Amino acid sequence: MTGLFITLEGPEGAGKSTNREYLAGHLRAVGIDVVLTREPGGTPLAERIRELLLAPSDERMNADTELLLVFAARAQHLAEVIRPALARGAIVLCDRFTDATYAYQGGGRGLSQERIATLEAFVQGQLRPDLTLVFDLPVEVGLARASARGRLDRFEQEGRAFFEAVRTAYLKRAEAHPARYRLVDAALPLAEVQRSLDALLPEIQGLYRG
Ligand code: T5A
Repeated sequence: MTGLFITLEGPEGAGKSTNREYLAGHLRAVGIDVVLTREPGGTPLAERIRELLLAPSDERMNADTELLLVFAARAQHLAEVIRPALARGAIVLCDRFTDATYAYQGGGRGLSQERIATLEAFVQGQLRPDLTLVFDLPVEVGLARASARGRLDRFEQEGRAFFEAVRTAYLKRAEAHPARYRLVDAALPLAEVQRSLDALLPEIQGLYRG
């Protein structure tokens, strides 16, 4: 039995967490086993790595260190949560995955795609998401939503150019592989965003049955 691996991606404050809950509610209502998780994190050890990644610090984190920590957390998350859930036939709804690495460490930090692809193959083998929803919105809208919550994490303290590069990287990936990605206009009011997700639910259920 194999489940379905769906990832939610996009810049800061795009509404991924809010809409992950929304999708889970609808899928559970029709009796589907849904696992909600996130990256970096998703297991106690991976959540400790998340704390290292997000905590502002006086010591600048080297970009390679950041990349390796992201994949270290991912290896744990895959082994403990994602692969077992898929093996028992669940739908896994994961808030960020390796597309975030291509967007933040690749686009934002400027690390090479090849280096990321090497680690992706090492940590994931053949496993890739079946479907990726990219919540897209202008950088300033997302940052305003994120900063309304209070203290900014280490990534949220980056400048506007960093987040523009992140957004561009996501859009390029979605454009290059249209079969796997669905773009969601996340700047719309929440009710309208959720109407566009309603339209995706039959496709998700179809992929799950398929
Ligand atoms: N990272 C992660 C990497 O660098 N590399 C990697 O490989 C990975 C996996 C993780 C950080 O780690 C980095 C990227 C990130 O910087 P995070 O907590 O997952 O951090 O990411 P954030 O984007 O910071 O999470 P946020 O919680 O800010 O964003 P969400 O989940 O997209 O947004 P959400 O749902 O919490 O909503 C934010 C606010 O906006 C409101 C919500 O109510 C909430 O208050 N909102 C809306 N308001 C108006 N209209 C709408 N349509 C709205 N949708 C939501």
